[in-house]
Amino acid sequence: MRTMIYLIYFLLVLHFKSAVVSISVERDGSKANRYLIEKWESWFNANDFNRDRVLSMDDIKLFENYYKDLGYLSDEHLKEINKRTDRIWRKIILNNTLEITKDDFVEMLKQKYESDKEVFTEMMREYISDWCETMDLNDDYFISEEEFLTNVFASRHNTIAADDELFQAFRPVNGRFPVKTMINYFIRSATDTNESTPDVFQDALDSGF
Ligand SMILES: [Ca+2]
Ligand SMILES: [Ca+2]
Repeated sequence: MRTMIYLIYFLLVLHFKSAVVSISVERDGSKANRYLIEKWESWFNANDFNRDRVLSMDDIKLFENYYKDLGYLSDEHLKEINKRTDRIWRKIILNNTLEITKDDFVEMLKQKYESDKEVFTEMMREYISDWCETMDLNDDYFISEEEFLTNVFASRHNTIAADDELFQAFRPVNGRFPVKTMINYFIRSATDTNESTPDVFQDALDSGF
């Protein structure tokens, strides 16, 4: 009888412990909330450079042709930028498909985020670092206003006031800010579920960037 009571007691403790573990898994903050999903949707819209409601290689080709038409990058530099942008676009944005709709894009990010937030954040760091580094045309680890505007115009964002507001949000000193500042801002924006954290990227999109 005593053995039976111990056994029941043991099973109850075990059950209680597993309930606590499942509650703590629920609360580890790795669920994508509405706020984060809306940011990913805005990000999709901002990347749809040709406005045809899908993301494809056509969007990035528009971006690359803009740089080509500017004419001040050497063929070698241009080739290097295109190689990097094509690679990150195929891997991170298109998830190795030919084109992706907004619903599929959000679902793809949601699955990756919820299966492992740390792996997701590292993937974002790789994408965002590569993207921001391609903006630094003279390789001095700073983004000047000219480099910034060249990139946003190439991305078909040319609302001057909103572009300038976003540039100022990175707190430039003597007309430039470190590439690292932009990388850190964007990673936070792409991964943070807390609505009260300041988000310069989201503010810019809201003001028409
Ligand atoms: Ca498109
Ligand atoms: Ca630079």
